[in-house]
Amino acid sequence: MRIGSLELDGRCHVMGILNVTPDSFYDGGRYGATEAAIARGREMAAHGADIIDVGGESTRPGAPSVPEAEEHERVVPVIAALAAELEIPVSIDSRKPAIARAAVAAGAALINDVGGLRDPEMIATVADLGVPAVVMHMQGTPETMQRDPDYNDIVGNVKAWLAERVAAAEAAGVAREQLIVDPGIGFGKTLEHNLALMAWLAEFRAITGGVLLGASRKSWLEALSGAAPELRLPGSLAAATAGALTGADIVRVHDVAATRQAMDVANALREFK
Ligand code: HH2
Repeated sequence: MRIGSLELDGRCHVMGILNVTPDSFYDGGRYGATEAAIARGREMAAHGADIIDVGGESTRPGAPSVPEAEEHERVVPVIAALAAELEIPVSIDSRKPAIARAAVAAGAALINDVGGLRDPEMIATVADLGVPAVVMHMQGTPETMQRDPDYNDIVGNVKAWLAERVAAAEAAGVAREQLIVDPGIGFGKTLEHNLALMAWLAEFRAITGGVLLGASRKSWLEALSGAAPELRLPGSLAAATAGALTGADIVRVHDVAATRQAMDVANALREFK
């Protein structure tokens, strides 16, 4: 699969997170201003990012939805500037079809839908625009998802859910090879659920062949280490490396330079066999 100039070629690629928000759980408020966000995008590219994921709405547990006009104002100027300037592709992290459409018009090469293509209008948008998309699993919505998440077979349930969303997209004219699946670490999951999804990540390759893992600095790392968000880089690198060695094509991370080095090592190991 190709995302703009990036070919998913069997190595694990680094997606740098750029949250143009006041309230994201780790970097909220740091890159809320357009110029600061553009500068951060440039910095992540210089640090070796393969792709930059721009978001304007926090999806941390309990987060409220952001009005469309505000989300548009946050992300579109940043995407337009970075897509025009950088050689690496830019993606849009949004659950809203109109934002995805505006982002692609501004130069985004990938739609990252944490809503998992549950919205038929998002499926129609992806089909119409012909760009690749990430289909992420979430139980409920960010406002409700951590209220007693429940599965009878976490890996089987998430796999079946993703396969169903992919089938729905295919039925609407989206090519399966254009879709990347993501088990949605932290989105309506307990620690045990997250660990199971990480341990059996390779299972998800069977759905479309493309897998994304987003584990960076999330709270399950605190459950294992006691570390606050600003001290979770070591755990995040362990998670990204584990993901790279069990089949992730892309890891979505806050710390590009450190993860770049970890992925260079993991990819060398992956290719050595
Ligand atoms: N996680 C977050 C946001 N978008 N997209 C995908 N595909 N996978 C993920 O795991 C994922 C995602 C949450 O992380 P972050 O953007 O750092 O925080 P916030 O939602 O508070 O902005």
